[in-house]
Amino acid sequence: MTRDDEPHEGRTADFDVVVVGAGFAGLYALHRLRELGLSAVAFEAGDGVGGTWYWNRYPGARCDVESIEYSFSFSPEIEQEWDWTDLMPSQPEVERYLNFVCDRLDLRREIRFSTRVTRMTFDEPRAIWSVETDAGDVVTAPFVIAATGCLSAPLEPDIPGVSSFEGVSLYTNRFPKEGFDFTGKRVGVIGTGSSGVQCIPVIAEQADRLYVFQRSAAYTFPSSARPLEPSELAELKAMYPEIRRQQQASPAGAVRLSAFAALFQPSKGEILDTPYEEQLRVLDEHGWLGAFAWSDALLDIDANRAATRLYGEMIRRTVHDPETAASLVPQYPFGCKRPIVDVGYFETFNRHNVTLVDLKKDPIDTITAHGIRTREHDLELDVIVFATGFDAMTGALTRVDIRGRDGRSLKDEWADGPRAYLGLAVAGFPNLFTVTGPGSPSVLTNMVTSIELHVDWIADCLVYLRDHGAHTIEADADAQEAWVEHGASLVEGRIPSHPSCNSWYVGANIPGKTRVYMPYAGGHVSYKEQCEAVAAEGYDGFLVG
Ligand code: NA7
Repeated sequence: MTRDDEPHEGRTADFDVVVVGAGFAGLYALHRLRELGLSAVAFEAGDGVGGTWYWNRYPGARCDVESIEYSFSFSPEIEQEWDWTDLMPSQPEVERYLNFVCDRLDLRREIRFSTRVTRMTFDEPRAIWSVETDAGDVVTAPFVIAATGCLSAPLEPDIPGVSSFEGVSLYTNRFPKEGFDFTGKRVGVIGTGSSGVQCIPVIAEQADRLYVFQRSAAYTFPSSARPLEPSELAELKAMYPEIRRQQQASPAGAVRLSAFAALFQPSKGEILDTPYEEQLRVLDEHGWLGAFAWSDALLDIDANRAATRLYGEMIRRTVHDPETAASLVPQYPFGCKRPIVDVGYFETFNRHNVTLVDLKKDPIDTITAHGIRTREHDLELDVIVFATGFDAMTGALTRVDIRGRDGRSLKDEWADGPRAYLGLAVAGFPNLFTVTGPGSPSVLTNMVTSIELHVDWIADCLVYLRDHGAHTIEADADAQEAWVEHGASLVEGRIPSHPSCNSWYVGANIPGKTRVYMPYAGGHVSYKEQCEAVAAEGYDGFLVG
């Protein structure tokens, strides 16, 4: 099925495949498609490649997976040609790496930059997708690969008065390319997820005054980020085959999780059976991670609370002001949200120019022309940094007007929570593949490992269709329901679905979003086996036409 062929009776198309997005997933998809001799075009909203690593260029942005694993495994040449400088790569380094890969594979000519896909319509009689963009493109292709990312639809904060601020408004999820000098400025940061926690210590060093507006406290751990020694890098490069093998055997798709190493060490026993003095001794020995080094901490809510109390002890030891320290202790269970890695986050609250505003006690009334008014304070600001997160997992897809069979809208289909088979395909939307879509391990794993698995699976599927003279593939509705139920059963009664756990994994950060746990919690290894079995059985659970 090349561009010149007619893959379906009476069907002509501009390309074999349209790829949406040019981050890790889009770039790898373009590469695989070219290898298969398929024609493709990618649309990318940014004016450069990188996706998440293009947009989230706020100060302090850094990956929490080691660079040696947060990288493509498909090319031994690229593995050897690229030199990582840091153990945990910073945003600029990941962006440089993806530009290197893009040029090394000569992918840029297939990407239309600064172009956002707005609408995709499946023409049933011709079995062709028509894809429209905000630049006026209308292109057709039998297949679409949505490489749209899990955290790429910015959440616009619904804070009263947000548009009335006359100072500078900055967003971590689309930070200015030229950077921003906070020197001498009075700054407010709203949000204390990964982005807030990473940028706050850096901004604090520059700003005249910094107010941190916290709605939910964060579980964060000291980062093990450091430069890689050249000899160390050479050693790691020589070990790539073994590292990749281990990654594939790991439920997280990553093994060298140095930041969380203590969490994976043999447990210190059950916290509920351990006297507090002994718990404190473990804390003295293991530091921050010692708080959760207990076998029951992630299984039992009371044990989890006891571990959080221990974590709070570490905060009290670090943060001098007792009231600030108390506000910084999370109120929700550990394991509900992705733990963060930081560089000097809690220490930042000991600086004379930094103030924590605990929104649970003193909520924001409104943003004014000159700053932020809370119930108790009127704070004048020059800059507000919004680190308020994303419409995660589904937002990048539901913000595009996607129409499948009978004009059905994906947004409507997912109004009560996303339903997808293997997180790869949606019933009623033939020939549309969703890379790391809802219902796949995605954000619970090393994203690069999950992306490679999906893109390879899709590429194999396209070959299968070509070899079998088939033109359409679509998730079967019953198989999809069974998969959704299986996914839900994995978290039922567990910490991530506890009522007090308001994470973006369940869409709780978006007012009105149906509460459904969206990623697949079964781990990379089991998930991969299931994907492979589906393919081996002639795409079991799919309708191939
Ligand atoms: P997150 O993790 O969703 O964090 C967003 C933060 O912003 C979080 O603390 C939110 O509080 C807070 N927030 C959101 N809206 C508001 C309003 N209206 N008022 C006050 N505070 C608000 O996004 P990040 O960008 O930090 O990180 C995303 C992921 O990237 C991260 O999980 C890693 O996987 C990498 P909340 O917790 O909802 O109470």
